[in-house]
Amino acid sequence: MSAQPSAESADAAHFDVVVVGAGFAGMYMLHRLRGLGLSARVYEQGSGVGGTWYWNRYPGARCDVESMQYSYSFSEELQHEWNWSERYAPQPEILQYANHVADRFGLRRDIQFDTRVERAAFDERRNLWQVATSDGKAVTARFVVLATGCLSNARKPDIRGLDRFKGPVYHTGHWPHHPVDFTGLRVGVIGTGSSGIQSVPVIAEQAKHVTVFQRTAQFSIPARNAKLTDEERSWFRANYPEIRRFAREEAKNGIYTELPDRGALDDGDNERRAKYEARWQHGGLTFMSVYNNLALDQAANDTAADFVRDKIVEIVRDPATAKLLTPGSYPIGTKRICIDTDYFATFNRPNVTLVDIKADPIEEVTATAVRSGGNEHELDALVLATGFDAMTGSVAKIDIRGRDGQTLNQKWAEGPRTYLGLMSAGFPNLFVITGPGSPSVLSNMIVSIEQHVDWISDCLVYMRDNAVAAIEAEEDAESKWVAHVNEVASATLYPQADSWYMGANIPGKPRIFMPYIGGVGPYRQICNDVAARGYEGFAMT
Ligand code: N01
Repeated sequence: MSAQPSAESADAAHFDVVVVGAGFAGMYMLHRLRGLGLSARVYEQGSGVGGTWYWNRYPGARCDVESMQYSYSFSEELQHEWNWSERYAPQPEILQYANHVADRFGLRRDIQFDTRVERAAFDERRNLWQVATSDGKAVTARFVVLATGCLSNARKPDIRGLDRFKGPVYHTGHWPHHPVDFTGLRVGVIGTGSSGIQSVPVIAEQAKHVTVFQRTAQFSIPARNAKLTDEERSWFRANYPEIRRFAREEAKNGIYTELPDRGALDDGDNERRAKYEARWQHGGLTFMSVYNNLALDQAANDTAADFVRDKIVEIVRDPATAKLLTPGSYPIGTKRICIDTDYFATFNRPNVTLVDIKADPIEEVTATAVRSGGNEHELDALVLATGFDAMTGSVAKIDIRGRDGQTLNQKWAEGPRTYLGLMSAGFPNLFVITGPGSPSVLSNMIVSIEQHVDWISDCLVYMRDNAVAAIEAEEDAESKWVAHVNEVASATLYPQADSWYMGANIPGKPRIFMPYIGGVGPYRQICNDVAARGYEGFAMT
């Protein structure tokens, strides 16, 4: 492996590693590769770094993991010099942080922006990946790392007539780079997941009227966002060693928080309610960590779900609207829980209407309206908060061919198959960062990204030191891992929900729980043990 790109032929550059994507995963991967003296080229379809934070610029977009924890830990200097302004950083600030990291570590010179990787084919004879990009060029690389993100393939719904709508149509995951002004406009928002729930209150403050089209009511917990004080930042900095260690090793989801020591039914009604109330007042994702069995036991889950349902009824003044906003068809937390600022209270505004498209599905979009249940909802602008083809969608867009010309899409036709979420048998020297079969979206993404990047980096060093040309997941190890991922998921309530975790939001997508729910600590230990045993379950040649 070389330190500099070398010309394999006159027209094809060669790199040790091609990385796809310059979000948080791709940026850190590049930084580590540089540190190892490897040559790398990152391809990024956007015009800048930041991945999800580059694309999702919708009003109200912010992270639902607290900013002091949703940040890289790999550089002591970085984590001490950057000042987060709020408990939950808004999208522009996270993007600024990504740009700061790119500048600080001089990453841009190895990133080619505005370029998609279209094809990657493994040349078995030479143990090389041939990579073709949207600029019509081709390069070769020993390794390809997919840092394509779990929620990066925005999904436009198949609604009849959508293309006929005369006004602007925005997808939250592809928001324009210029400010969008909704002043005086009648705006329709389709979708009430995290993106819809964050954007509706902000759009409602500006627009003349907002019509929210809801298919499934969502559980949402108040964020209680606030400015961070110097004292709070100092506390985090002083305690970072323990906070980061805990997030990596002990927390199930990569977030430093108090761990529950009992189940919901171990407390009496009053005590339980007081605990939920305290977490509701505290705000944020830790609501689901009040008890240790909320994801496992229906009766325990019901207590948390009922608490939130009661809150919705308390907040929303119109009983019919409150009833519609009250989720009932799935256990709380089994669709990704939302974190909001004034979402439910927004329905008390005179300029906000809720339309139940479960009862009255959208029939079509006309030039000026959305029609459902025979009613025409006249609109000037439309916001699609309809989510993503999650976890596999961005990988599937690339034509990836492994051994014997098999495509990854063929191999994953019945659902993604990976060993540890890191590699797929038949695709040597191809790594996925936070791939399906790893904790990924069930965790603080940056914790999981850093773990994968470090594991891959160590693996590359091992290969260099041991003169190994290719690494590949073994079929048997992969099958066992896939079975384990499914087994752990089926012991929980998660498979009950029609969620994007299950691929249920994409018509025709196999219904499989894609992330690994065993927790980031145990998962890290498994990955470390595999490496310590000479990369057990991987064939090295
Ligand atoms: O997407 P979603 P999202 N007709 O898939 C509805 C992360 N994230 O962009 O539930 C009508 O959750 C769909 O209805 P249903 C976070 O992990 C994080 O909001 O399928 N409606 C649903 O209401 C999150 O979970 C942050 O019945 C249609 C909505 O659209 C993930 O990204 C912020 C429809 C889609 O919800 C995805 O969130 C934002 C159709 N054809 C996102 N198709 C933070 O960090 C879909 N829907 C805070």
